Amino acid sequence: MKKFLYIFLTYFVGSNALANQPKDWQLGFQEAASSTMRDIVNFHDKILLPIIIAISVFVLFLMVYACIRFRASRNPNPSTTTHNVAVEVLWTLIPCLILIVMAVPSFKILYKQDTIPKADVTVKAIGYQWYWGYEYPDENIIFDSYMIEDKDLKENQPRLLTVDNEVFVPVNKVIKVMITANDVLHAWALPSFGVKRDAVPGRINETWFKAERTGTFYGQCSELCGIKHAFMPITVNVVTEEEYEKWLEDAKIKFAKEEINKNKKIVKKFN
Ligand SMILES: [Cu+2]
Repeated sequence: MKKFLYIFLTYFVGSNALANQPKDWQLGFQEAASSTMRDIVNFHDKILLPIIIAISVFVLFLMVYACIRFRASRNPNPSTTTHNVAVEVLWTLIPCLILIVMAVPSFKILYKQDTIPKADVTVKAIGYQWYWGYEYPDENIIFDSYMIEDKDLKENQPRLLTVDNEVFVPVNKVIKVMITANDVLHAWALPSFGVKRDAVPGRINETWFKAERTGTFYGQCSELCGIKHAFMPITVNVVTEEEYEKWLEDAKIKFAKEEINKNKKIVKKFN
């Protein structure tokens, strides 16, 4: 039994180690890559999960106990009691207290997510039907990021998560993300960073993350936005400072804002 439990646990816990993308049969969160996500995972594992399990076990016990103890054959004359002040006060107060206990760390994390430290890099993510557009306002970079179709995937590229133009950010730097949408509601979400913000047309939502390790991280649009909602993934490459500078150099040429806007105007003229 112990052995089985061990295999079961290592399968679900061990196989997720350092995963930056969802895994088959995954249970629980992706491995945290930012302090915010670590807080969220701790909050879930150490506070929420024990409370939920305790409540479920307690309710199950009450139900089983009532079914056996007060079954018709053992308890032929049921009690006609309808009120019990003490019990009613308790079952109102105790859940309130549990909620307060949960609210304190929860608000702490929300507040941390909402207070953006001084940003090293600012990225603007714009949701479109159905792809993400990105801008680096300080660098004059603008590009679109489309999902790669199954038939075009290369080896080790995850299905439905790989895009043509990835976002690049440096490791251990504060990345501020400004999120908006152009048509309908979308949401920019990256589980490993504990980031999820609605992309609302005509409004800018802000959030931030500080990636603690390099790698390719995957997320998806997380607000049902239409028929291809499932096909607008988010890919973020966290790289070293030097690699980021190098990417920036290339991107400034490849994705230069003025050039792209100029080309758009030319296309418009000819249409
Ligand atoms: Cu969307």
